[in-house]
Amino acid sequence: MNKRIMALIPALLITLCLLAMGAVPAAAIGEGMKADRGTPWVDGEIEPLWKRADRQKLTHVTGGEGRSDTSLCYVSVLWDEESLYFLFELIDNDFTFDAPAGSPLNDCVYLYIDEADVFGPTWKGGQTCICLTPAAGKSVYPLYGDAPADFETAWAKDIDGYWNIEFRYTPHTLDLTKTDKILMDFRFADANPDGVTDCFFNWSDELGECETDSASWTYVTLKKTASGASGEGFATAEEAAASINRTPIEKYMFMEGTEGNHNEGAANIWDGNVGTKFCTSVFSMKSVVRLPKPMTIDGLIMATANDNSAYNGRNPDEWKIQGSNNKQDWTDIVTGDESFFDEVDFTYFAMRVECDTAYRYYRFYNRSCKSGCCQLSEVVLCSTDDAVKALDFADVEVELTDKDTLTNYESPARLGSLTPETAETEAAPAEVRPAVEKKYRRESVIPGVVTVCAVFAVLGACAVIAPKFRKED
Ligand SMILES: [Ca+2]
Ligand SMILES: [Ca+2]
Ligand SMILES: [Ca+2]
Repeated sequence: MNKRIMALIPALLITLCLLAMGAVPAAAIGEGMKADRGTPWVDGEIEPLWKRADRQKLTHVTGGEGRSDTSLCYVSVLWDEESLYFLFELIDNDFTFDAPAGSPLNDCVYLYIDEADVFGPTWKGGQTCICLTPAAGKSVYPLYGDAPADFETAWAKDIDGYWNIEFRYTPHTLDLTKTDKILMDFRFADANPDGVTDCFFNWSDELGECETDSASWTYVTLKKTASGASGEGFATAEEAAASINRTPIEKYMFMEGTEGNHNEGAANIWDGNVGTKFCTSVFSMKSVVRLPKPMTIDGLIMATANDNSAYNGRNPDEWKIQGSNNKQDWTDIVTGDESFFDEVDFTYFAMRVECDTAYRYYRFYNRSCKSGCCQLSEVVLCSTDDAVKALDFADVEVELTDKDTLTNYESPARLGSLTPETAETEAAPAEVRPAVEKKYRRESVIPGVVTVCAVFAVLGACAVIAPKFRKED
C-alpha cells in the first residue's frame, strides 16, 4: 500500500507541475479594464472626467537595457459613440525626444488595438500599433496597420514636470455602440538621452511578445451604461438619487410581468423594498408598471438583491427601460448590461437618463444574464422638477482650453493647416482612397492622416528612422 502511494507521488508531482504550467500561459493573463463612457476634452489637461476612469499602471518590464526604478506609466481609457480616448501619464527622470518619430529611443507610448479581434499572430487586417510621443511632429506615428480614421492628440507637462498625453482614436471598422470589449495593449518605452531604451513597460504582455502576438494583449470592456454614478454603489435609493441630483418616483402600479420564482415575482422590483426581488430563469424577463400620470423620466436607479455576491452572474446583462402610452408599442429609453452593477448585495446604482417624451407605462426588460438565473431587487425611475435640476451640482463647469491656442496639439486639421501641400493631403479624405488601400499594408505605405504627420516630421528634423524600427520594404 505504502509502495503504491510512493509510486503515485512522482505522477502527482508531474500532474501538479503541468497544472501549474497550464495556469501560467505564455500569453499574458489577469489584467482587465473597464472603460467608462465619457468624452474628455483633448488638450493635454487631466479634467475631472478622467478621475472616473479605471487608471492602471503598466507593470511588466519586458525589455530594455537599463533600470526601471525611475519611471512609470499610467493609462486610462474612456469611450463615446465615435471614439476611444486614452490618457497616458508618463513619469520619468530623463525625458528625451531627439530620435525620429516612432522610435523607442524617444520616451513614448505604443498603443496596440485589435479592431478585428484577431487575437493571434500580428499583423493582420484590423490590428494597429501607433506610437505616441509628446513632441511636435512625432506625436502620432502608426508603426503597423492603419492610422486612426481620425485622431486628436495633445500633451502637456504637469506640475512635477511629467508629460501627460491625451489621445482620441476614431476606429476604422469598429462600431463602438455595438462593441462590448476591445483587445488592446499599452507599452511605455523609457528612453535614455544616451541613445538606448532603458526599459519597456507593458500593461498586459508579460514577456515582450506584444509585437508579434496579439494574444498577449488584454480586453478592455466598454461600460455601456456608465454615466458618472453607476460605477459606485449606494446603500439607499435616496443616496443613489442624490448622487445624480434626481427625484425618485415613489408610486407605481404593477401591471404584469414574466413569471418569477416562488415569492420572487415581477412586482417585487417596484415595491420600494430592497429585501424583495424579482428572480427568474425565464427570458426575456419583463415587468410593466403604470404611473399615476404620464411622466418624463430623467434618472434610473436599480438595486442588486440579497445574494449577488455569493451567486455571481445574476445581474441583468441585456436590459432596457422602455416607455409606452398604450402598453403595446414600447420605446427604448435606456439600455445597458451587467457592467451597470457590481457583484454586491443590496446595492443601488444610479444613472441619469435623457428623454423628452412623457409615458404613462414603463417596462423593465431584460434578455439575459451570465448565470442563467437573473435577479434584481429594485427599479426606481426618477422625474425631477426643473427647479431642482437647476441647482445641479454635478454639472461642474469646466473651463475648456481653446485648442487653437495649444502648441502641443495635433490633429489632421491642425497638421493640414501647416502648409498648402499638407493641407491638400489632408483634404483627400480616407474614404476616397481605394478600399484595398485601407487594408493593412505590410509594406511601408504610411496612411493618409499620418502622411501629413510624417511629412511634418521629415520637414522638422528626422529623415531616417532608427534601423531597428525601419519598416520592411
Ligand atoms: Ca483634457
Ligand atoms: Ca526616459
Ligand atoms: Ca423589491
